[in-house]
Amino acid sequence: MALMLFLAVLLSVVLVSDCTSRQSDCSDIYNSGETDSGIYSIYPAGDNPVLVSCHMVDGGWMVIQRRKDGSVNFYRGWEEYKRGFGNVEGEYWLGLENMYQLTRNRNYMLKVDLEDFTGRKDWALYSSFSVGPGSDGYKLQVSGFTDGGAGDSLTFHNGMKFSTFDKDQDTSGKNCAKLHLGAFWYEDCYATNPNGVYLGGEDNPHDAIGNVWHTWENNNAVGMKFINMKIRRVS
Ligand SMILES: [Ca+2]
Repeated sequence: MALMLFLAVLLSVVLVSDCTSRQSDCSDIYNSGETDSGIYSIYPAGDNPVLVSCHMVDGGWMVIQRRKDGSVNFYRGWEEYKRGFGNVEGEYWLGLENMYQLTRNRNYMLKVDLEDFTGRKDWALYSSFSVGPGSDGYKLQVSGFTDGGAGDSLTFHNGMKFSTFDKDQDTSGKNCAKLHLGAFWYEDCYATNPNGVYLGGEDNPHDAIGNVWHTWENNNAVGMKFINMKIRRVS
């Protein structure tokens, strides 16, 4: 009986993944009638599937970055930030090339959800988000801020190229990624460092390495407990 149930569940999973097999993002999947939040395959470009976490509210949000427990090392080099890494059920980075392919011909908004170690939750919303081509450093384009209590720490990074410790494209004379143990669209250097070190709520003696959002209270010394950057198609 248990085996039959298992096989039935397995079959339904295969059927679900098959009928969503050529969707380009979570909005497509949502519009096809799959409104359960979870892990789905998308095809940002061509034949290569990419697993993403979809939040199926408001038409389908797609997580492009998430930190929640420090289980994944985010201090990585250019190739990994380009390709994507991590665990789609937990902490992950979708990859700059995927972000470029998704946003090059379609309009997206971005929502950033934050939680600190006291349980406080806030957010920031941007009505427009895109990532430029790799040939131009995967530049960030973000605008149209709405405050959900977190303040605006991202507009500062608008127009910046992406930098990793092994590819310094920031506007600082120093290497921001090395200095702050992260990777981001650094300027000189940041107002948010979401890919910085997961400090786990401990007050860290090393200055400015945590995954912080500067316009938000209480997180600068110990970093955020949770951050998730997610995008949704704008019709
Ligand atoms: Ca530099």
